[in-house]
Amino acid sequence: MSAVSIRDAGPVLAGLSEARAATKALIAHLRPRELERVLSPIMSPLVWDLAHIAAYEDLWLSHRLAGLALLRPDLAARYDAFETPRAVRGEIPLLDTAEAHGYMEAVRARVVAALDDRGVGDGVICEMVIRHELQHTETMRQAMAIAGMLPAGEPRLGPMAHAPEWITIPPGEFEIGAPQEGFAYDNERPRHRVSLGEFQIAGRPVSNESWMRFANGGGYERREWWSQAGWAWRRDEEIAVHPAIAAGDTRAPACHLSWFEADAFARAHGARLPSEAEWERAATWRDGAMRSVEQAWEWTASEFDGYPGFRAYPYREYSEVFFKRGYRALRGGSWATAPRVASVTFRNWDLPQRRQIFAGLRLARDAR
Ligand code: AVJ
Ligand code: FE
Repeated sequence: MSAVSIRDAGPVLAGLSEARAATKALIAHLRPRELERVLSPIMSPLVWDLAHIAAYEDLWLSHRLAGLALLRPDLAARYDAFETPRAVRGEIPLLDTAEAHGYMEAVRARVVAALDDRGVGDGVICEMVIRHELQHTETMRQAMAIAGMLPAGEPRLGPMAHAPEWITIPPGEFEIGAPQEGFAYDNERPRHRVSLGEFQIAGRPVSNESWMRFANGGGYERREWWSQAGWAWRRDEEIAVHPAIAAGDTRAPACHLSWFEADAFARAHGARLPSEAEWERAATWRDGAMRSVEQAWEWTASEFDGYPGFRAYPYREYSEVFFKRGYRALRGGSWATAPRVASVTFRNWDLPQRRQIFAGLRLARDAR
């Protein structure tokens, strides 16, 4: 990594405060009882996210960057996402709301002093910590959406802008991934050339109205539209249309779709999901007809994996441990994604059966 050392901590401290203000605003309307409750078996109690944000900041900024001892070594394992997976977070003793707030503040005070004193290194680890907190505000919103606890005015899903039905992208080579300079997650590198045939991609994501037409037209009953794994999931879990789609604005993008459903919809329409490469190519295509960040993440056909020559940085558990484990890649961003996080090369991922994520789809097909 680069040898530059930035003395002026100002911009980093501003970023950290903005992320913290976003976290606090998100939960301002909730009582301790709501923050401490398990809202869903697949999500953490919100108070776990709060202390986890602090533990991550303590590990990366106080300890690894500034060389201080951890403030609370006794909490490190409990608030490490890997050592304490979501499923057990409701069953172990956690800091209560006041203690979690106290921990966040104590870590932050030490970090501000240390960065002021020593500078921010090359700034990369600091940016990672800022984006980590922002990413957790989206994760927390997923749990809050399940429990009907989102703040007033959310979710922010509304009518989509007009767009052409199909955009044709000619065959050719392009560079996928983040450039060498600037912040990016390890999984966005190395940037490399990819060659694609001609394809078409929809000008905008699938709407609630289209989704309801699919559902009312037998979408959840027609076996031939589903993959084998998707059909088994639909049958075993007795899956029907997500209530948020049935109740949503007909002109808004469909949101809370699993990959299995997105895949079935595409097949039913004689289309398919775009690969990640097709999606990124279309989003960076010079005619700019496709906007990259819409209101919902977009499932892609691609399994989440490392790019050729991938090197984990700064830790394997950010993305490498998820490679080739059946996770599907999502692109774009949602109404809940901080602009600082969403970039055209950013890669998100989740399991194909998950519906808590704010995700929909955009169709693609071979050129005709
Ligand atoms: C990139 C959203 C899949 O939530 O697992 C948060 C982000 N990584 N803390 C996740 C993340 C570590 C990550 N996603
Ligand atoms: Fe995290």
